[in-house]
Amino acid sequence: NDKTSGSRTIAATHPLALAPVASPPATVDGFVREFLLNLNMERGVALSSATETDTYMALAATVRDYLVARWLEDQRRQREDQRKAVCYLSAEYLLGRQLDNNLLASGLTEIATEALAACGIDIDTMRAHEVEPGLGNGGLGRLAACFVDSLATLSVPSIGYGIRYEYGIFRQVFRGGEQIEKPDAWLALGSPWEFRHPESAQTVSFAGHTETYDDDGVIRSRWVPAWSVRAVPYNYMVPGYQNGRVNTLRLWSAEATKAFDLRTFNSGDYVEAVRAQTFAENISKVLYPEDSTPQGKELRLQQQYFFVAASIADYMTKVLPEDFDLEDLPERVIFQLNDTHPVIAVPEMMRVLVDERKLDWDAAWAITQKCFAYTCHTLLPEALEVWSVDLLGRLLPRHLEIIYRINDEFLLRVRERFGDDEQRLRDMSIVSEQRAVRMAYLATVAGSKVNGVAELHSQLLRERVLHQFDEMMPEKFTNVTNGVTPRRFMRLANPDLSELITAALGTGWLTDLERLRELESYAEDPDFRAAFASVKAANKRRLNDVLMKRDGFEIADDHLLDVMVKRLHEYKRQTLKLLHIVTLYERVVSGRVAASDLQPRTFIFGAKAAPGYAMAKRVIHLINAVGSVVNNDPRLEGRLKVVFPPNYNVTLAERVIPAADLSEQISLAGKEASGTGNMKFALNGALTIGTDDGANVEIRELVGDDNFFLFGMSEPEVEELWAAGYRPGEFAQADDELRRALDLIGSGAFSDGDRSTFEPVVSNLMYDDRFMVLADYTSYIAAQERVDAAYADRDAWTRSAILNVARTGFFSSDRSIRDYIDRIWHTQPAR
Ligand code: CJB
Repeated sequence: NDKTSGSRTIAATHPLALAPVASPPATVDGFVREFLLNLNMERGVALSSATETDTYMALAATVRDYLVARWLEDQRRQREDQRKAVCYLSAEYLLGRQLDNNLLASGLTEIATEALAACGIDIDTMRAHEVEPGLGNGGLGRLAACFVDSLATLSVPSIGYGIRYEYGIFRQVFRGGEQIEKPDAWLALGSPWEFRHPESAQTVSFAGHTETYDDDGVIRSRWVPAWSVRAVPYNYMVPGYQNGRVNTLRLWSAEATKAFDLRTFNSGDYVEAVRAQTFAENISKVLYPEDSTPQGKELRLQQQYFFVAASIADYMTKVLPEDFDLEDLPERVIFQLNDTHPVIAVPEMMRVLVDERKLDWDAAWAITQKCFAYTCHTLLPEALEVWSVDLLGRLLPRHLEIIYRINDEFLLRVRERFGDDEQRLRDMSIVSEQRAVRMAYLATVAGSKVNGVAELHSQLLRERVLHQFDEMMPEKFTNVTNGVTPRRFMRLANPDLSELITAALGTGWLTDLERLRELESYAEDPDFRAAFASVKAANKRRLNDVLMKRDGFEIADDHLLDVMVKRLHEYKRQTLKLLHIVTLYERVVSGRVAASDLQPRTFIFGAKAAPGYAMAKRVIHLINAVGSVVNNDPRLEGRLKVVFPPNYNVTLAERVIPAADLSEQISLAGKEASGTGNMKFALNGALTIGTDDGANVEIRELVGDDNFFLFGMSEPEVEELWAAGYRPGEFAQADDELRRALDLIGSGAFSDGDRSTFEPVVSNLMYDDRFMVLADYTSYIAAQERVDAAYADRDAWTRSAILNVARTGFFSSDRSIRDYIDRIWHTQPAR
C-alpha cells in the first residue's frame, strides 16, 4: 500500500508484529520476572511496598501475559480460516473468580505458586482477594459461563456476547434474619481481566420514528432514531483447558455518545450534558435481580436491545470480511439466543439486512431464520417474556413494524396449513390480544432450532408451552441437556477428589468426563472407599474453616451435611425443606422422639430472593428464624443445625458443593427446567433427594434408584391433581405431623410469639400452595427417613456416593456443547 508511511512498513514487518508476542518463559524464574515487571511497570510499585491489591493485579496481568499470544494467534487464524462460528448471546454470565481458572487452563498453577512464594506471597491470599464478577442471577447465567469454558476447551470458534454490568447481582446481607440488598461494586478496584476497546465502539440508537423513502425507484423504510448511546466493548480472554486455545467474551458497556454530549453542552447547559451521560451509562449500570420473573421494565428492554444491536453490528462490521456475500451468512455464523432476553436480535438482524444492506425481505428472512437458534430455560408461564406493543413502539418503532410483518407472514402460513381456525391464529400469534409481543413465540418462529435444557423439559415444551408450534414445525424442536464444567466444579472446587480420581484413572478425564465410569469398580474397593470418605471429611473441614471465618458458623464433623443452595423461588420449594426441619424439631420438643435418636444433621441453605419478591423474602426470614431457634434449643443436644450463610455465590458454591452429603433438588415436578446444581453435587459425590423433575430424571436414570432418593408426584400426577382440584388443607388434615409443623410456625414459635410474621407463609401453603408443597410433604418425610437409614451404614453410603460420581460424567458441559454442535450449530473445531 503506497499510502503506508515508511515507519509503518518497518513496524509491520517487525518480528513482534508478525508473531505478535511471545509468551514469557513458563518457568518459575520467567514468572517471577514477568510478575515483578508488571508490579513495577503497570502498578508503579516495588514489591517491598506493594499492597495486596497491587500484587493481585500484577499477578492477574502476568497470567494474562501468558495467554495473550495464544489469544491473538487464535483470532488471526479465525480471520484466515473463516470457519463457521457461534455467537452466544446472553444477558448473563455468572463467571465466578477468574484467577484460579486461568492459572489452571494455562497450566501455570504450580509455577505461579512457587514464583509467588519466592516473592514472599501466599497465592491463597491472592485467590481470596478477587471479587467474583457476578454478572448473572443463577442457573441461566452460570450455564453461559460453563458453556464459554467448554467452547474454548473444544476449540469451537465462538464469541460470547453480553453486558458488562457495572453492578452485578446484589450482595445479600441479613439484618434481623431478613434479606437486605447491597450494591455489588465488583469494579471498584478495576478488573485486571478485561481489555477496553473504545475505538471499536458501536452506536446503538433508540426511539424516534420510521419513514419511507424512494431509493432509486424502490420504496424503503428507515428508522430515524431520537437518541443513541455508545456501546464500548470490553474483551475477556476465555482460555480452553490446557489446549492453547483462547476464545473471546465481549461484554458491552454503555457510554454517552460525543454528539449527544456536545449538542447539549454547546447549548450551554452543563448540567444537562452531564445528565445525558448519566442517562446513557444507566443502560449497563445494573443487572436486574429478577430470576425467572421478568418485570417488563423499559430499562431492561434498553439493555437487551443495547447488547444485541452492538453484538450484531460488531459481528457484521468487524468480524465478517468487508466483501462478504450475505447469502452465505448461515454458513458462517449461528447466533444462539440464551432464553428470550436477546430475542430482539431477530428483528434487529432483519433491520440490518433489509434497511441497511438493502436485501429484499424474503432473502433477509431466509438468512435470518438459518442464523438463529433459541434455547428456552423455563416452563413457568409467568417467566415467558412479553413486551407491550406500546413500549416496543416507543423504544424501537422500526423493530415493531418488522415484528408485525414477521407475524403477518407467519399467520398466513398457519392459515395455509390449518385453515381459518381463528382460535389457533389467536393462540399462535406473536402479538397477543393484550397487545404484547411474546418473545418466546418470536424466537420459535425465527429460529432454526428450539431446544429445552433437559429431556423432560424439552418434552413438556413440545407438549404444553409450544404445543401448536410443535405440531406445525416438529423438526425445529430438540433437546440439549445442560451440563457443568468439570474444570471449575471438580478440579478447582474439589482438588482432593480430583487427585484421587487421577490416581485411579490417570489424567484425561477432565476433558472426557465419561471416563469417570471407570470408577465403578473402585466403588467395590474398601481402600478406595476409605480414601473417598476422607476426601469428603476434609472438604467438610475446609468448608467449616471458610464459614467460620466468613460468618462464624461451625460445621460438625459427624453431621450429615444436607444442602439446599439455589435461588429462592416458590417452585423450588425451600418451604418443603423447612417443613422437614420443623418436623424434626417438633418431634423432639413434643417429646415424641428422643434427641439422641436423631441422625445429627447440618442443613445448609444458600439463596437470594429477588428484591421485589415478597413471599421469597419472607421465606428467607423464616429460614433464619427457624435456624436461630433450632440452633439454640438445648433440647436438641446440638444434633440439628441450620446454617444460612448470606450472599451465596459461585465462590461459596465451590466450597459448599464438595462438602455436601445430601443434595436437595425438590422442585415440584414439571417446574424446574433442568437444574445444574443437581449435576454439580452428584459429580462431587453427594446423593440426591429429589423429585422426578428437570435433569433429576436423567441423573436418577444414570445413577440408579438405589443411589438416589426419589419422592413426590410425577409430572402427570401433578397435572391430574390440579385437574381434580387441589385442596392443600386436605393434605394437612391427613398428616398429623404436617399439621403440627404448620401450627408451630403459625403459633409464633419462630417469631418470639408473634403470629403475624410468618402467617402469610402458612396461609399461602394452607389455602393456595401453587407448588403443592403439602401434597408432597408425606412422601418427602418418608424419603428423608430412608436417607437417615442409608447414612447409618456409612460405608454403603460412600459406595453410593462413588457411584454417583462414576455415573454422571454425562453432565459435563463439554457433552452439552457437542450436542449443540451436532443438533443445532453444525460447526467444526478451529484449526
Ligand atoms: N433459569 O436461571 C434461570 N433464569 C431464568 O430466567 C429461567 C431459567 C434456569 O436456567 C437453568 C439453566 O438452563 C436451568 O437449569 C434452571 O432449571 C432454570 O430455572
